[in-house]
Amino acid sequence: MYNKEDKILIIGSGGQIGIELAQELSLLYSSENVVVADLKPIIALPNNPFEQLDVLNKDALFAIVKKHNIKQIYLLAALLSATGEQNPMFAWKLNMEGLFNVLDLAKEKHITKVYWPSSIAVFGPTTPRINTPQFTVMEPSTVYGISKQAGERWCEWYFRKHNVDVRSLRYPGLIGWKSAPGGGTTDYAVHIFHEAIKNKKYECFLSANTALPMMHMEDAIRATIEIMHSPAENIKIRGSYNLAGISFTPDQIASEIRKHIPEFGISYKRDFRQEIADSWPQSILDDEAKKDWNWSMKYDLSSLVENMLVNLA
Ligand code: NAD
Ligand code: AKB
Repeated sequence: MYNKEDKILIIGSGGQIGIELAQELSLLYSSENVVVADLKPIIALPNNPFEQLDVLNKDALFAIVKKHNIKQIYLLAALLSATGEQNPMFAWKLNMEGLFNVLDLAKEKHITKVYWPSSIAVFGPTTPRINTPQFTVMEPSTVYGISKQAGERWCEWYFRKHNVDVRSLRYPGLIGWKSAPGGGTTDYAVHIFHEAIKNKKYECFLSANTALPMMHMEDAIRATIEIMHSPAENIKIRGSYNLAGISFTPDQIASEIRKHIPEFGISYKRDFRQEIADSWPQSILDDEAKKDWNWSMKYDLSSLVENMLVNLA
């Protein structure tokens, strides 16, 4: 269901998702066909062609697309929830203008397919917080969430008005061992593993009982590749699909880590990210993803914790 010769551009390849996505796409398309772009060179991806790019520079982006004859773009460059709240106007600019620059290239038929991730941050304090369905009240309270919700609407609009083949997932918090997270509210669920191994203790910036949806990075990358390789007619939602992941609290993940590191201790000192977490769902339903493109998740909490500890040790 794909053309192995397609040239792909990943913008924001040096980030938490970008490194792992580039590695997996390189297995499918070959490293030479997966061009990686970011503000700075990416040490972790030595075999992929690299382009230094600020996605806000539309001319530079267009030049890279022409130079490499790019067919598909995965747009990952963004400010996330925590850094977005600290720099709201820039978060809005980067998250929206970057998306327009890419969607316009697809509208003008320079590229054929776009992937752009959304987030559970599209939901807000008035959303039902348990088993949040695909279609529900959405009043995000962070700049990041507002930009993701607006981005979803624009993706759907470009599909409807200009037949742009854009696909998107609402990722939960992503947990992987290959790279560090970049300024989100769910970052604690990655830091906790590094600290558990190194210092046997962790001070968490969310409270013990803050439940959030999370997902192993391997599942998230597989979901991304699966939705991008599904037949276009199966993609019924051109805003963004819910992905459920696994829901757990800091207390629950700490208990699971203690099964492997019995002396591990966790303490709590909440900061501004608590308010963000409290505005997000505790658990999500992803029936549409299951129905439309056959999505199924692999990692539960216990296998996720074991996998992280084995790979980070
Ligand atoms: P990240 O912060 O780790 O990586 C983003 C990358 O984009 C960085 O390497 C950064 O240098 C690059 N970048 C920033 N500004 C740029 C610009 N102007 N031009 C080019 N590159 C630029 O983020 P991530 O966790 O990999 O997230 C990628 C995408 O996935 C974002 O859209 C994010 O909102 C979304 N997402 C991530 C998560 C998660 O848990 N990681 C969850 C939901 C959604
Ligand atoms: C964040 O916490 O900002 C991200 C996200 C869930 O979008 N990890």
